[in-house]
Amino acid sequence: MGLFITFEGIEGCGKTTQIKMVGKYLDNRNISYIITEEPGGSSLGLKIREILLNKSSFEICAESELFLFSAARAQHVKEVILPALEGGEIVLCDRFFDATIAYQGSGRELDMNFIRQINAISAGHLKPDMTFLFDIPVEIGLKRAMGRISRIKNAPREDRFESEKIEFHKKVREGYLSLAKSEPERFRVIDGTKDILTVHREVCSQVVALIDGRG
Ligand code: Z5A
Repeated sequence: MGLFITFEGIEGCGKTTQIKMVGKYLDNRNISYIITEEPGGSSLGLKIREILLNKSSFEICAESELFLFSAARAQHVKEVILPALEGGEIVLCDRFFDATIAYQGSGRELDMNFIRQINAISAGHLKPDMTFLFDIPVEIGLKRAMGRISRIKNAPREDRFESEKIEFHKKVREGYLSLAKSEPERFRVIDGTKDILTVHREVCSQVVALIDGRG
């Protein structure tokens, strides 16, 4: 069995930047891995991603949102993550079920017990071996995300989540921090306000420790 490592945090926390840098680090050491993301990661997941993230002319209530993220995850786990892990690969995943607890649970205030049950089913009871939480103040994260959008030519404007009120993102951040507190053996909380290279070094030292620990 391979290793399953997930990258989490609020919008603009730097997790996508870091996941790519870990990929390059593993490339340089000829260690085999895949990078994948949620929502997305499979053909069905990409279609669901389009529905979930684009601002559209129709409503998506919190419950529908939960089921759509979960449907994407079930397919992603069966089609991509499990086969890779069974093949002994390292799977680096940009968001996984902790995002559902933080966004749909803490952010949208849906019932946590229900979300945990749905999470267990959609993930096929799979749990990450290690989860990085890149923690930053909401104001910094949103500023970074908006800066990135404005630099991409013809990029779509802010998506459904980016256009949420600042209070929503604050609840999500708190949700992530309390999750990390409740599972300190799985979570590595990283100060995402540090510069990119410093964060990268911290992340890599944890990844190496995990790989070495596997033997
Ligand atoms: N969602 C959900 O509600 N429920 C679920 O179950 C799941 C997801 C799975 C996915 O959006 C949305 O789905 C997400 C939660 C919800 N919405 N929100 N908010 P996405 O995949 O399109 O985007 P994202 O996951 O939010 O992240 P992102 O936009 O890819 O950003 P990021 O990964 O956090 O950051 P980044 O792209 O690496 O960096 C952002 C910018 O900051 C960029 O210009 C970097 O160069 C810069 N950066 C990065 N690190 C640093 C440091 N250390 N210093 C300074 N600048 C930095």
